Amino acid sequence: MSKIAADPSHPRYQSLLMRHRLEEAEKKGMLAGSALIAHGRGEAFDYLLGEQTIPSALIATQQALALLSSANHPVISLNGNVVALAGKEVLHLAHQLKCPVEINIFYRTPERMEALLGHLNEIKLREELDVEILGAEPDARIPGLEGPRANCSKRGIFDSDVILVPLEDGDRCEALVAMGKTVLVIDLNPLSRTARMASVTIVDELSRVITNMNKMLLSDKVAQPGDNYQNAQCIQEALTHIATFLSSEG
Ligand code: PTJ
Repeated sequence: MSKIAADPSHPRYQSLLMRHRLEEAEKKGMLAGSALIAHGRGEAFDYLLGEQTIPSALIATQQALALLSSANHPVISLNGNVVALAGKEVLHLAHQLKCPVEINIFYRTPERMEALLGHLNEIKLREELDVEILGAEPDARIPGLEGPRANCSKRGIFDSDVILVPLEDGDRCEALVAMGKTVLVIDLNPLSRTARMASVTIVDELSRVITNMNKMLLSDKVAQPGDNYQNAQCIQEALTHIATFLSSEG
């Protein structure tokens, strides 16, 4: 890591750290060709949010965690960016929730699957975590999707009732909702189709969300899912936050 990125007191430390993690993942062959473009779009929205967890995102995070904690078959779906940016933190979350993770990538190749599985298994061993890592041998398909991106595990995504899918694409989010699942997404873009399709949309940066969830679990701050939770209102509050930021800059 460069000197600047290694210094936690640097004002851009978190952002540089995330970029560094992506660079390392790229070298290991874990990422899709468009991974850095997707990250750049996320960074632009994060800038507009003030690179912070806004109050409505925290409410959505609490609701998502409550739903995961009370689910019968929860699962966390992982793609290349998620494993690169927060692989360790996500495995700790799955360990605490006692749920499996499943690698389910949009641009699926055997080489990428091997690199991602290898990376996660290394973390799991090092951190001594008890987490089932699915995805190597898909034996089911998500109905309504074409090609390899529909492949999934019966015991994981296919049979899940509540699924956390950070950085999801709109089509797959829609297909998972159509399967009757409660779909929880993390997406910095409140205007994306994914954000609008999901049951719970956390408009926040992935690594901040997972860290918040782990802290809530460690401090026993997990409530029951709220009956009055309004996803559209959380999305609207993110848009209002961005609009206020832009008008104050103009
Ligand atoms: O590993 P694969 O093959 O599954 O591919 C993963 C990517 C992310 C490349 C693929 O799913 C893709 O192209 O995604 P999109 O359609 O560009 O959507 C990514 C969304 O995630 C965008 O709306 C970004 O704003 C958002 N995003 C990017 N980085 C972050 C983020 N949201 C939260 N935290 C981030 N760090």
